[in-house]
Amino acid sequence: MDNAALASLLNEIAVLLEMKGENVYRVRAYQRAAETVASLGEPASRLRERGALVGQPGIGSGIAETIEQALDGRPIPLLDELHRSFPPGVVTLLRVNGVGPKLAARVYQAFGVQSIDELEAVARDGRLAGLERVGPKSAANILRNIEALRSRGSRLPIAAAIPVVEGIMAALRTAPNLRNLTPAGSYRRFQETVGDLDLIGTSDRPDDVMDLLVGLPVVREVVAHGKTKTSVVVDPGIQLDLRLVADEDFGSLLQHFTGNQQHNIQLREYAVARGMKVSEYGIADAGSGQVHHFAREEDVYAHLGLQYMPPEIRQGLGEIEIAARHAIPRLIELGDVRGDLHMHTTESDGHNTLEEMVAAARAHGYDYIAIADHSAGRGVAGGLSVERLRAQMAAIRALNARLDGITVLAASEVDIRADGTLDYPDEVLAELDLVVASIHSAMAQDETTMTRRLLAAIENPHVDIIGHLSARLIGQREPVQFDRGAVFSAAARTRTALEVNAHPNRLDLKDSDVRLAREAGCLLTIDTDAHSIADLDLMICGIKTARRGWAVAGDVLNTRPLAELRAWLDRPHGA
Ligand code: DGT
Ligand code: CA
Ligand code: CA
Ligand code: ZN
Repeated sequence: MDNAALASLLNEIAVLLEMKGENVYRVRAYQRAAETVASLGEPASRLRERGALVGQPGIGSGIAETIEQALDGRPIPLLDELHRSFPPGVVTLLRVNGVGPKLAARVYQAFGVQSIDELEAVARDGRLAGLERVGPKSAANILRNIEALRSRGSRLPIAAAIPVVEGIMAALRTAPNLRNLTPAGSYRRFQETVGDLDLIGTSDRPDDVMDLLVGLPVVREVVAHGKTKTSVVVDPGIQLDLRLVADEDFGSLLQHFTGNQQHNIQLREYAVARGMKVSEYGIADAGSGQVHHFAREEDVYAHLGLQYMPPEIRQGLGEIEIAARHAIPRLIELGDVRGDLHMHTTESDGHNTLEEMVAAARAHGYDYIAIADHSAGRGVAGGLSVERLRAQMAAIRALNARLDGITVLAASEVDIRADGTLDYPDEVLAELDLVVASIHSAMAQDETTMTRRLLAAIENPHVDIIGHLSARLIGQREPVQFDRGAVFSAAARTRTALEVNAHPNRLDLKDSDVRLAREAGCLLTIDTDAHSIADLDLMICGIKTARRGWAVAGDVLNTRPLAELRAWLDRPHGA
């Protein structure tokens, strides 16, 4: 049993203990042990051989014994006993957003529900809504979240794909004879979900590279093992295709396997009309049959007389015609960003202090950041009371006086309540340098109610940015429903910026909304919503999403120098 499987077993025990109503310290102990095991630098079995299991953070003699039983494949009495109270199927209910261990336990005890299908049935027939402390609103939410889980189907959210691809690329790069290793397909285009993963590269010893791939620990199954193409299924259950060619053909291969399919079809039609035939092997002259080979992708497009198109915009949505006119704009790049306007600290639900977040932002070369912790209504996220907010503002201003080269804006991520009012009174909002307003509750409202709610926030003259507008979580929670025309035109008129939340679970605004918002004349921000210093690295995900919506640096507030940002913050809001 590997560390990942062991960690998920310990997590399952923690969940089952919580279902049973065991005390929180015991639950927390198993959760901590799971975190420890997941982050061990070596297999737990090796640690055990050295007698070093006990003493690892969170691992006492009791948990060590459970781990040893699991490593030996012996029965685990604690787990068996827990399964007598809650059969294994009950834990699967937790895959539905909004269902925690307590609720899963109650629906099992009340109705015998042991699967997501059965949960859906009691949500539909009204029994779930009738359960004490649930009610029709939560039941409707849970139903929406079940639907979201279903519609995710077999596609993997990009957030889950990133560590998989990065891990495999790092492992493959140890092959001495591999060059040009690059992701292609939907991953390279940065689509929000991926059907499978495509990697390409060049090598004169492809066998060695393919052998290395099929031997990696993440590989569950080998589908095809060839010299030019190998397909494997990797954890967490997604297919990965690796293709290898000679250096001289790399450009054509990369172009072909980046897609998307619509883009490729349109490109071929464009070429055929000009007497050329494009394939993954090169471009042939229809007349002479002579084939041109391309080591660089740029040269594939140049040979066709087309401007280079960044992978993010290869969607078959008119980009080829614009490239033919050489009118593709310079899209926003990571280096254009001068600051991050949505960051959390330990004051609410962040994992790092104000000082740590500032130091990390400085290391990223930012000129400014905005600290936007949650407002009071977000009780579970440690939202700040007015008193605590004022204390934080004072702390930020004191810190600024000591800081050189970076400016910290005192901000808040204020909740947009169900009725469209904000979680702090206007006179408090007026004290802040910047206000981000976001939806975190009552997401099942109908389109009319939700539109009115968003418009109320947008019309508030203190609101500068609407955070993660649709509130979706990719593959977990459906977006809220709202009238895009009304919301985008109000944001443009009131000069309220719309966030492209860079967190790969959110990517919100999504690509198509970036495009609509820009066309409506809206200003954007691209922010990480960082809850830790590591999260600052997620900015690139927001950049790629904005690029998919054709955003240029001028569309994005946080590319502006500090003085211009300040001037914008003092702007008059439209009538
Ligand atoms: P996915 O995997 O569903 O997230 O989406 P992609 O775009 O990664 O699709 P995939 O993996 O089937 O193929 C990668 C690229 O290869 C695709 O974007 C375009 C190219 N390609 C694959 N099959 C065809 C095809 O039948 N015709 C054309 N023109 N291109 C294809
Ligand atoms: Ca693919
Ligand atoms: Ca593929
Ligand atoms: Zn938020």
